[in-house]
Amino acid sequence: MDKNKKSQSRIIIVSNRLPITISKKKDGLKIQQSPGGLATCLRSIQEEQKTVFVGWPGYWPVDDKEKRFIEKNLINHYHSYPVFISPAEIGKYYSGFTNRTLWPLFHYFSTYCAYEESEWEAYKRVNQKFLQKVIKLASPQDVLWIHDYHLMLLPALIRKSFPQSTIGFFLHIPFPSSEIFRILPWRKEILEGLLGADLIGFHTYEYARHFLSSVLRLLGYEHELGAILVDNRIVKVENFPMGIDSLHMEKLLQQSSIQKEIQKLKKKIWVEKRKIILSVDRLDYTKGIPLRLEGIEQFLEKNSNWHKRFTYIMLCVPSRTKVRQYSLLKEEVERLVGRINGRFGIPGWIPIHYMYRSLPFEKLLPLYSLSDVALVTPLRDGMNLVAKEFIVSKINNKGVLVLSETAGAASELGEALLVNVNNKEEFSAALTQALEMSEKEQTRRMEPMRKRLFEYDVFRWARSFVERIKDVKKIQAQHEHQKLNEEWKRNLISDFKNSKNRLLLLDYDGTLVSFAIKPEQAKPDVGLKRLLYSLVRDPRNTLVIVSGRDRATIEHWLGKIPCGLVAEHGAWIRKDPIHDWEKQKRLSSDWKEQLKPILKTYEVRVPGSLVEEKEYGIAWHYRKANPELGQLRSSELFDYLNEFLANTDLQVMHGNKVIEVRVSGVNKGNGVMPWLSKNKWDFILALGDDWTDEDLFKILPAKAYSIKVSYGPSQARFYLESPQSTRNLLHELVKIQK
Ligand code: GDG
Repeated sequence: MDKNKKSQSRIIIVSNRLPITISKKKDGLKIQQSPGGLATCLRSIQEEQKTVFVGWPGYWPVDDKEKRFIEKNLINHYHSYPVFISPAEIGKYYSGFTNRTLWPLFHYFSTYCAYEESEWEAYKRVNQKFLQKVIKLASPQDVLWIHDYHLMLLPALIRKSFPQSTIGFFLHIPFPSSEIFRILPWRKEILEGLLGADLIGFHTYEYARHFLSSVLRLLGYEHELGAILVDNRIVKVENFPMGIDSLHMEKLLQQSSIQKEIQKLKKKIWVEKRKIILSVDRLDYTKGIPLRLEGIEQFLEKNSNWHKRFTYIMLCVPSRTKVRQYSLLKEEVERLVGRINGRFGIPGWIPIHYMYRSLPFEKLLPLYSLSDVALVTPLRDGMNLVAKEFIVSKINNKGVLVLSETAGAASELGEALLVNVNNKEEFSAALTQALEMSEKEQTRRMEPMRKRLFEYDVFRWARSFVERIKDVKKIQAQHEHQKLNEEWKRNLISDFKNSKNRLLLLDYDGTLVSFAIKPEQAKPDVGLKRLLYSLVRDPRNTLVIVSGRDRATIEHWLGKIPCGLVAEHGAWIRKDPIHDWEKQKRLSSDWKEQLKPILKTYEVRVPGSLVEEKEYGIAWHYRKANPELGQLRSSELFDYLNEFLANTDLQVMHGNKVIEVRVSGVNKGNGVMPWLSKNKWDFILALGDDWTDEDLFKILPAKAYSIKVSYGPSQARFYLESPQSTRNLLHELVKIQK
C-alpha cells in the first residue's frame, strides 16, 4: 500500500471468486459476468460507490501473454483485479481446506472434515497471495471489504503490513458454536486472522454470539456490546442480514420477455391445475436434499388425496463436483428421486421433476413466480437467498414458504412455515398445511415478509456495513485520543518535574501487577518494591497504595514502605508505617454471615471460582473459572445481589473478574480523602484498572492525571494498556527525580 498514493476513496471488495467467468472458445477467451448469490450482491454495491474487485478469476492462463490479456481486460471492463491461483493450489486450498475442512465444520458436519496440514499450508499461501495483490492496489483511504471463509487470515495479514488500514470482514456462512469451532486444529490462527478487521459481520445475531464466545474461550478476550479490545484496537462484531435486490427482481418480473416465458410455462405445467412445489439449491449436503425427499415420500404415503394434484420441480445446481461427498450426494439424490417416482408415479403424472443443471436467471424467475410452495429446507445455511427471492417474486402476495429453522433467513422470515427438517412428520404436516392454506392466510403471511425484503434489501445491507466500518474507525480514533500518548506523557512528565507537592494514588492488582490465577500469587516482585521505594525517597512525593485487598495482605506485602495504605476499598487506612490501621467508619459485619451461603453456592456452581472473606466485605472471584461461564454467572449474581440488597446500606460491585459486597460509602474515593483534603497538591496522579477505582477518579480535581489501566468506559482522563505500561511510566518519573 503506497502511503503517498492519493486518490478518491474506493471500496475494494476482496472475495475468493471474482464475479466473472472466463471460458476458452475457438476464437479466443470469453469473459462474462457470472450469476450467483455473492456475485449478485457485490455487483449491486458497485452502483453505490466507486468499487473494485479482487479475487480469483476461476481460470489459469496458459502463458504470460494470456495472463496480461486477462488482467488488462478485467481491470478495464470489470474493475476486477485477478489473483491467479494454480490448479495445484486450487486443489489444496479450494477443494481442500475451504471445502473439505471449513465448509463442513462451519455447517456442523464435523465428521466430513479433513484436517490436512498441507491443505492448511496452501490456505495460508493463497491468503498471502491475496495480500500481495491488495498491497499493490490499495491506498490508505480505501475501505477493504473482505468476504467469506476463504480469506479469514487476510484481515490480520493486511493489518500487520498496514496497521492503519480500514478493514471489514463479512462471513456468508454460519459461524458455529464454540464447541464445534474448537475442533479445528488451527482455530486460534483463524480467530486471530479475523480480528485483524475493524468490523466483523455475520448474517445473524446467533453467529455473532458464537464468534464472540469462541474469541473469549480460545483467546481470552471479553467483549462489551460486541466490542473487543485487541492489541489496543477496538474491533466491532455485529450482525447484518443480507438482503437481495428486490426492486430489480420485481422489475424483471414485469418485463414482457419474462411474462411471455411465464405464460409459456403456465400452459405446459398448469394443464392439470396441479399445484407447483419448487426447490432451488446447489447440490450440497448442507441443503438437506435427501431428508427433504424422504419427507416428500412420507407426505405421499400419508396423503393419497394429493397424488396427481401437485408437481415438485427440484432444481439442483451442480457444485464442487471434485469433492467426494458431493458426488456421493448426487448418487443418493438420484436414487431417492428414482425410488419415489417409481413408487408413486402413474401414467400422466410423476411427483418429482428433477433437474441437475443451472438455469439462466430469466428461466428461474418464471419458476419462482409460478410455484405455489417453495421448499427451502437446509440442514444449515448462512442465510439462503432462494427463500428471499421466492418471496419477492410473489407480486400478488400468494404463495407459501416452507423454511428450515436452521437457515439464517429464518430469523427474519418468521411468517414462513418454519420446520425442523429432521422431523419428517413435521415436514409432511407443514407441506400439507402449505398446499391447503387459504389465500387469505397466504397473504397475511406473505405481505409483511415482502415489505421487509423491500425495506432491507441488498443495497441497504451493503451501505449499512460500509457505514458501520467508518463508524468503527471514528470510535477507534476517539479511543486513540484518550490514550496516554507520547505527547500527553511529555506533558505529564513536565508537570511532575515542575511540581513540589505530589500525590501518587496507585491501585495494586491489575495496575502495578498483572492478575494471577490465585489472589495470593500476585505478591510484589523485587522490581516493584524497588520502584516504590525510589518514588517515596523523593520528599516531594506522597505515595498511597489504594487496594481492594484485606489489610493483613497489604501490610504483609508493602507494610515496610514509607507510604500510605488503603485496604478493602477504603474500609481501612494506614497513614504511614508509624501509625496503626484506622477504620474509616463504624462498620458492622453481621450481614456477611447471611450472604456467605449465596456466594458459596456460586463457588460450587462455577468450578475454579472462590469466595474471599474480608473484614468488612465479601467477594466472589472467578478469574480461574471457565471465562464464559464466569461471565454468565457473574452477571446473574450481580443482578441477584442488587435486588436482594436493595434498601440496605450494602453495595455490590462488579470489579475485574470479581463481585464484591461491602458497606456503601466505603469506597476508594472516601478512602483517599484524608490525603486529598490535607494538602495543596500541585500534581496528582491516580492509576487504577477497574470499577472500584472509578470512585477515586470521579472525586479528583480536573487537572489531576487520572489513568485507567485497561480499556473501557471510565471517568479517568486517559488510559494505559497494562501494568507493564504503568511501571514504565513510573520508571520515567523516577528518572527525573535523579
Ligand atoms: C452462500 C451461503 C448465503 C441458484 N441456482 C441458480 C441460481 N441460483 C442463485 C439463486 C441465489 C443464489 O444462487 C444462491 O444463494 P444461496 O443464499 O441460496 O446459497 P449459496 O450459494 O450457498 O451462498 C448462503 C449466501 O452465501 C449469501 O450470503 O445466503 O447461506 O451458503 O441468488 O438465485 N441462479 C441462476 N441459475 C441457477 O440455476 N441464474
